[in-house]
Amino acid sequence: MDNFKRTLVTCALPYANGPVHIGHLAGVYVPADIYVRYLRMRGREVLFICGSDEHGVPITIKARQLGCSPQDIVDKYHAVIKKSFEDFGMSFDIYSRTSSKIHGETASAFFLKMYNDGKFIEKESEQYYDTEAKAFLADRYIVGTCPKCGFEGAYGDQCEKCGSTLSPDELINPHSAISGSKPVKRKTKHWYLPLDQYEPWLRKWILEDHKEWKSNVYGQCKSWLDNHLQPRAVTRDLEWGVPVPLKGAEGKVLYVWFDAPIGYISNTRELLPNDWEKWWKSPDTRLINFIGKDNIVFHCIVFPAMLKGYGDGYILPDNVPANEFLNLEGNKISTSRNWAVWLDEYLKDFPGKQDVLRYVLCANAPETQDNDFTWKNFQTRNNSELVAILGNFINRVAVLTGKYFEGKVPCNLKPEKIDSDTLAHIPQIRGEVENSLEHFRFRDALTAALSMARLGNKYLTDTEPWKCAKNDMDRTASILYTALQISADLSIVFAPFLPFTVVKLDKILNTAPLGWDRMDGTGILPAGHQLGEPELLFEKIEDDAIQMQMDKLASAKEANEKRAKEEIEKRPLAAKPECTFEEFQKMDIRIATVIKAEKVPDTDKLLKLTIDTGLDERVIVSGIAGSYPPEQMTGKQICILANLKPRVIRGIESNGMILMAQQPDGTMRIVEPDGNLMNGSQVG
Ligand code: B3M
Ligand code: ZN
Repeated sequence: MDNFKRTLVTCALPYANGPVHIGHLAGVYVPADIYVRYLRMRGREVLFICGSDEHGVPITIKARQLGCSPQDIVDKYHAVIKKSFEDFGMSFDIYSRTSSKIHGETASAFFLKMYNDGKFIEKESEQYYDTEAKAFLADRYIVGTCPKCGFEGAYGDQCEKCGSTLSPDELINPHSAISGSKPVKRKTKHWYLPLDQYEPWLRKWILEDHKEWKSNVYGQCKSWLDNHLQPRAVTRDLEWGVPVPLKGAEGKVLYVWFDAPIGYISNTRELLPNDWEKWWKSPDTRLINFIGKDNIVFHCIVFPAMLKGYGDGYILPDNVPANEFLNLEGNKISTSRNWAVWLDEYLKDFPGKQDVLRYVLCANAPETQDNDFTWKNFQTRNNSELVAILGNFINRVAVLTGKYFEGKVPCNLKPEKIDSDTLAHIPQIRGEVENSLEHFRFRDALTAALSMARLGNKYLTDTEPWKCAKNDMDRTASILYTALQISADLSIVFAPFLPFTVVKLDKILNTAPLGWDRMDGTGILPAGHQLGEPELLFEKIEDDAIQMQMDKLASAKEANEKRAKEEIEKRPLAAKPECTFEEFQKMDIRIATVIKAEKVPDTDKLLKLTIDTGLDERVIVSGIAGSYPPEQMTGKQICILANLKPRVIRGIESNGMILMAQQPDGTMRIVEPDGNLMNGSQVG
């Protein structure tokens, strides 16, 4: 354990613009909750802080889309997210929100002190402005093509496809996410945190003093620092957010990534109005921020620079154990494409199985690289590990004790070496779990915990109490006495991981929650102790339940493909390669009039048109019958490419081509001249 007196653990504040999904749990919340539960069991003084991040452009965009206020959006999703976290046992000491009054005061005061201490650069610059929506376009209000990967849906602050952090000026073909219009540049004043001034200090604090940080975190910080830091705007031209507390700053708010981390402080103040400072301003406090990899720069560089700049004794994160991303069935989890397993929906499909998901997400956690969640693996881990190893061991011990000893812990009448040798493994496994948890290696910790259940199963296989019972009840008593001690150890070691299961296990063993230090390989349940009723800790998950989930994803995929197809159709065909003026001059485009129109026999799409080109009378065959019946074409003026090489179509020689425009729904529309022009006039 570390030498700090207390540990302050925070979790990234989820944006309150949608429900939370398995990626959130795996990346941030399950590891954090395991860690906090473990520290509490070790008797450490811990505070576990989280809350909804309720500002930022994504929320205002969603509000515009739904025609409601941002407050309506955050009120709805703050409640949804808070409930999901409760349902999955996230044992926060407080789960508050950044639209709270106390947060507004805290963030505002934080900004004002830094402003008064001259820690910001005040700068007027040109920003994109939507003249139709009459709004400056910050962050996600401006979209365009990512300069790094070419993704056409990149935002002004980040490209979701390649993860690059961007600025609006870097976007190719920027346009407003509000009106779709091409934005103009307008002057506006903002305040900047001069991160470049903190670079030398950050290099030492991170690269020298925190070499113990996870490689994915340390590596990302190093690359940010090696690319040198730039001043970063901490205010925005937006209506929704914490207003900038300065005269003349009407219509400006704190940048969401300036105010959100201060949410950790305001939540602590809300919880401990008179005692919060010992958690944030004492060197005896260890601050740990659990986040996802896309938040590393804000938690390892921006927020520490803010705390350093603010001064007043604020502590800095001692560790930031960021996880990578969890994918789903081989694809990136995506809210917009509904490619996710939503927590509220999971509980409807798998009621009471929160711990199965906690277990699988911990076992597959993307701790140092992205990892994949598959429903098959979910079923396998439940059936082959939770049911077959942990659940099976507990059930056999409880049932056998009920069968042979009326559900009471038997006396250890005839101990043998195998008993003590087996129990001697308990402290060693406990040490492995402790070491892994204290180094934020949750997968390893879980594997070690499960090895204790494997130990119990091996012990039963080696001692076969069901056979012993035929002729040696004293030996049977000792075997079950030993197995029950292992069962009690399991109720301790799994407590941080599977809180709901351990409540059931404590009921089976008829014990109150046991302290971590009881897991020392000595006896825990005394002879004569009355057990509770045996019950199955887990149940098998059948194929049909998994198939239902796969069907759900298949329909989400189908809907995505349909939407993507519609999107592509809506978008104009890609530009053709450049041509010279001389090449263009080869084309002889003329005005002509349709004299006669008739359907080509045995075809649905072809019309045979006799046209007057001003130069001659000729026939053109065109595939427009689907959009234009013959009677609609007679007398119509059209544009034609007159010098196209003749082609025979369905036995008819076609001399030229009508100029058409293909529409998103696939129909062809004629490009009609503006008014009655002279046949033969050249178009150029
Ligand atoms: N709201 C979560 C995210 O980027 C962001 C975290 C804030 S923690 C201060 O998805
Ligand atoms: Zn990109």
